[in-house]
Amino acid sequence: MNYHVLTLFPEMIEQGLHTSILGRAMEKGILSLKAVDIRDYTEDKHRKADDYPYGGGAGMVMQAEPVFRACQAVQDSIKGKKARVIYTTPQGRVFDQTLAEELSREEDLIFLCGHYEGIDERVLEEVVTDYVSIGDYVLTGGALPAMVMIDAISRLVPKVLSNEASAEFETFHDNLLEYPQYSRPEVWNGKPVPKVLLSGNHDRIEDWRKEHSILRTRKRRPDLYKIYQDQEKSVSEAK
Ligand code: 6GU
Repeated sequence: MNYHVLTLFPEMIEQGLHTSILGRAMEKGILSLKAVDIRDYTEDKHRKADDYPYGGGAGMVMQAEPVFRACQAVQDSIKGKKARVIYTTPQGRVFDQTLAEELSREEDLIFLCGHYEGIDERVLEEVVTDYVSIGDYVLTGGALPAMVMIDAISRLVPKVLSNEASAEFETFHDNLLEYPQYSRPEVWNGKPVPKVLLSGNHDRIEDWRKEHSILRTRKRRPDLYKIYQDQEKSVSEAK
């Protein structure tokens, strides 16, 4: 997977994503990341990439031409078919695990990060394929959302996680939250680890974990629990 991030703050992207698991996957060549400074594509000698909004109003708008040229340069550098261009915006489809899985199957992804009051609509119409938000709250810019999405997508790319199974049986598998986890010591703060987990009986442990995934989802995420129930119903009806 090759990520290309178009932004006015390339150092934020570079610094944020080269650590830990993703850093290791980049060293191994499983992932690559290029942060592209949109200012490098300005024609203006002051490298100005934004201007006042037509019609007035607060803040500045990123101009169309530098964004267009930066995006063209990246598309031209990619061999094969044109890459999807994801514009990070609170006005987009809300990012979730299903979209992360879909995007993890792409060879290249371009993230276009808006800053300030956004980007001139005309260039968005020309280059963007996907409008994606990370949730219903407002951030100062698109760099953090791009990093969040890159993290979630990357761990689904084959070989990024050392333990292949660990991306499979976890939160959101089957629309359930993950079961509670425990490690040593066996008693902490007067609280013992649930006995069944010490039993060595893997069938019983699996049953316990499934049960607690369901209980936890019902309590903490009734919205997900409903999806899980509907899904179970349609599975049993199909039989
Ligand atoms: Cl994707 N971008 C920005 N700028 N703000 C957001 C967002 C994205 N998702 C939620 N708030």
